[in-house]
Amino acid sequence: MNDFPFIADEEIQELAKKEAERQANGLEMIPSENHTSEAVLNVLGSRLTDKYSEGYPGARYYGGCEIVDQVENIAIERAKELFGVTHANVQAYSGSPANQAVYFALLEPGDTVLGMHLFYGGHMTHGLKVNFSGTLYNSVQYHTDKSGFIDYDEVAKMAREHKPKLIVGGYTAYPRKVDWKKLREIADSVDAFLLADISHISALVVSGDHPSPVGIADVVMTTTHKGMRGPRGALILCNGNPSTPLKKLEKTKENIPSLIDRAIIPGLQGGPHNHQTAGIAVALKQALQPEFKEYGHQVAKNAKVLADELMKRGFELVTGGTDTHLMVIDMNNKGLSGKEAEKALGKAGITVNKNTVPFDPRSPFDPSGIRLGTPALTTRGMKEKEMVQVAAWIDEAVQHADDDAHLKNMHKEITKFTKDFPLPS
Ligand code: DSN
Repeated sequence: MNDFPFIADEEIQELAKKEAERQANGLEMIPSENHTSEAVLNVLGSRLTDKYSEGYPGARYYGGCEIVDQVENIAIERAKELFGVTHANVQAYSGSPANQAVYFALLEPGDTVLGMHLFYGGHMTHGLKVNFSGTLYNSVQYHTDKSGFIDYDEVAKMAREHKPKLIVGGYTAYPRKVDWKKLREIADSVDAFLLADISHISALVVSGDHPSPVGIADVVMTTTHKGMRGPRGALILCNGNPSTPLKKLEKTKENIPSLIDRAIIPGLQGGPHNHQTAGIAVALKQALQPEFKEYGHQVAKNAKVLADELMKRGFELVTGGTDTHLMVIDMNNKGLSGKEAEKALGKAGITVNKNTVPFDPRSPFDPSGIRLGTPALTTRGMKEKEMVQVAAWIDEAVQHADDDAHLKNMHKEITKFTKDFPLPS
């Protein structure tokens, strides 16, 4: 036995335990968060984390990869089956690196990208000026209309004017269905690639509650830790087959699978995180079960009930509702900023995040809205009945935003309620 002091770190162990308790004792309603299974957690904490394996299965730069090759191949095959594509890259460390890889694969620095602005529901990597996507590329940003809906005519007009090489669809705070075919038509009209970032809606795509962009977009990217309930990570999906390794590649549609693989490694990343790949494989196995479709349906049903209940209580939802897993609420008529609402709800044990609303007059650091969703509560087994209760609690916390004692009592009540809805085990 090695006498190196592999001591346990009780301080960190305790904090991990406290975080588990915080999650269990409250309502996690940030729509990009979820609770992963013990099966996923087990492989995340396995010896797979020790292994280097730059390259792809069967073509690695290191020895000893026989087992991690099998893990990665299983993850790839499951991703292909689940989403109905012929090529899947499972190595991106998370969503932002995955989008970076897509840009690196398809574009040259300085090329024009047309994506939704962060403050209207896009993501930083969709062209925000302070992000790599807005500094290395010529980013042009579209907005929603005043009600919060995508204005496809405006997107088409901007595409004609700016001739982007890549159009990005898929959003982080957009509560409505995306018309992938319209985005495809716009992309084709200017000969642009179309990237569908379905990180937020991939579970709904799997369950059929949101149209799939597969076969429409050139590249589909999803993170694996939101609706998919896997570890942090991402899938980059496309159709076609990779070509021979050393051939020089033009940035054409038929070369997309190879361009993506080469953008990940050697383009941007080193060794894949094999424990993470294993966790993705486990989550994909779960997502391939019929029950996962039921989960997706329930997420959408829960969001609809929650949205309707909140609107009955006078909450103003951007676009007047939702047909996804999330909603954005303008808090102005309730006399609170998004930050104040986030804080009050947090004290009651309801975790949401402050969020801009379309054409927000306030700063993004203290915006007008909050964003919340149902994926994590649905994982815990909550259904329509519980959503009615959750809406009542949200209303109550907002009405008592200045009353710490009341919010503390609410937290106790909510903690009691959560005992019937344990985290997955
Ligand atoms: N940070 C994620 C979200 O909250 O939507 C997007 O990557």
